[in-house]
Amino acid sequence: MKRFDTTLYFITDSTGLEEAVFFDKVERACRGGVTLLQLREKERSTREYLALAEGVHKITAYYKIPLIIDDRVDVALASEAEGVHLGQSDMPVFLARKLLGEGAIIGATAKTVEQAEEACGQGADYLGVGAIYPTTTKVKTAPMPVELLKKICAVSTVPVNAIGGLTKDNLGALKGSGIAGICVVSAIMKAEEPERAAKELREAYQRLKGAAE
Ligand code: TZP
Ligand code: MG
Repeated sequence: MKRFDTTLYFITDSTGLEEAVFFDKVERACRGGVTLLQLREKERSTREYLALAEGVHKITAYYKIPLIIDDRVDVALASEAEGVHLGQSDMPVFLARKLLGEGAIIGATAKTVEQAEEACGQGADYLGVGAIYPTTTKVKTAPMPVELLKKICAVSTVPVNAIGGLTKDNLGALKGSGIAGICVVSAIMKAEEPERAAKELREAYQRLKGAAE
């Protein structure tokens, strides 16, 4: 049985950070209550991506947090990460499943109801959906109305996480949307105190879920 919790899904960005500083931030975030962690690298060589994945995996394994690798099934396999996250231009979910096996956590980005249905049909374990708010993270994405997020949650057979510009102070718009968690990059990466940031994000999410839906 695959067990994972998408409540607070932290996506890393090592841009401009010394390796030691990056690992320290990752560790602090893990300590603060991150439930799932994605290593997301867009500029690195395969060797560099792999080295970073191995370093991050040591940290996440200690905290028993599954590690997801963005885009790259080969890096996920080689680093023995728990899973991979695939966008619309990455390997299709069904092929990644063939390569990684049933035990792997495979996530997919969905920007339309059709993409969500397709990813679910191919065996994705969760969906990432956004961008809900404008983001300062480098990404090719378009704004997504909460109404569309709700429609995707309604058709999805797997947990759906919202992403894009989310902070502890702006989750209110997601009330009643049906999400299973939030994905954040800068709310933790750019925080002075990543441990506290993670803790506060988790509390904000619990408040959102606790509020009548
Ligand atoms: N996909 C949609 S928005 C986004 C990704 C990877 C970036 C989210 O970053 P942030 O800093 O939490 O807005
Ligand atoms: Mg991708």
